[in-house]
Amino acid sequence: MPASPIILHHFDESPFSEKIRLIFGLKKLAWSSVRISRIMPRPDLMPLTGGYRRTPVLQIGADIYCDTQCIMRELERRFPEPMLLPKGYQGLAWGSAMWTDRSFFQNTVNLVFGTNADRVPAEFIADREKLRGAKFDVAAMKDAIPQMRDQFRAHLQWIDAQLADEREWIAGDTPSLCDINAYMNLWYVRSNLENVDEMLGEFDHARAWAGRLRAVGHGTRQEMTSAEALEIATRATPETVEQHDPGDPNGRKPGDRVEVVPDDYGKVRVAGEIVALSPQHIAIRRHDPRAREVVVQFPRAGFHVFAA
Ligand SMILES: N[C@@H](CCC(=O)N[C@@H](CS)C(=O)NCC(=O)O)C(=O)O
Repeated sequence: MPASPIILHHFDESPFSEKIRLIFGLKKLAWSSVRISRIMPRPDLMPLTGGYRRTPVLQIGADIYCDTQCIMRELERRFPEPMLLPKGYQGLAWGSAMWTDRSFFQNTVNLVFGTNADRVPAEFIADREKLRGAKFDVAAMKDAIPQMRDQFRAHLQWIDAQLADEREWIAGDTPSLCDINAYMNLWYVRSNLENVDEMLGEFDHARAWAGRLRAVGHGTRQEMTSAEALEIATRATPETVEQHDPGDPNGRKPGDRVEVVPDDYGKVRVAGEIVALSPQHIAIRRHDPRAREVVVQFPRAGFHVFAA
């Protein structure tokens, strides 16, 4: 089978990557999987992203998409069937990530690492301290387990309440980004904690819903090496087309040199020249000695843009 041009740089334990793998499942896509290490360095990926160091990253030829928000947007654009933006709830479906990926996920991650505090390798802690720019304090996380359990339960109860009228999916009859975003947290605890059935015990609707999502699968996956993926980028030409945003509040436009950086953690600035921008995305052209010319895209919400 020839390799799919849809390349996901990810690691199997990554909950954010699971969102994208599930979208491949829902859209029945074939994709190429590049397994990256859980910690830096990632020498064949950095030439593509320009230093962005979070997981996952989507690559199609010489076009690189950073952050699940941006990856979802591009997959929705290229493969609109089935649509994952529920009718009447499109804005909320996108906005749901700000709940699921930030406050919900921060609780989930603290619960997981607090519970497994004695088994976290020192190299992993050192890597994540660099990523966060703050101490990755597994002892404090362990102390906070009771509070994190309360938080997790409260978030979970919202999902259960949303499903209480016996609907199958959060926004109605079909799965959407709302489901994928929220489910990531359940998938992550199930992959790392032993007492998940107990945690889900009182939430019949959420438990059944999580089972439905688990059954979706990941589409058709084929492994590819990071060197092959890099080679594909060097041979391709970026396809992102120029796009102006007349409403840009700072007057930014194609041709401007900028730096783009996440506003929460992994704050590595990626520099390039704007190719396209809108209220929800920014694409910048970069030249790299190994990757050659690439266009790297980021979301706007949750990312800051500075004049370079
Ligand atoms: N907002 C990002 C968050 C991604 C994220 O934090 N991913 C975790 C792994 S699941 C990560 O980057 N960890 C550090 C790393 O892989 O270097 C997204 O939606 O893609």
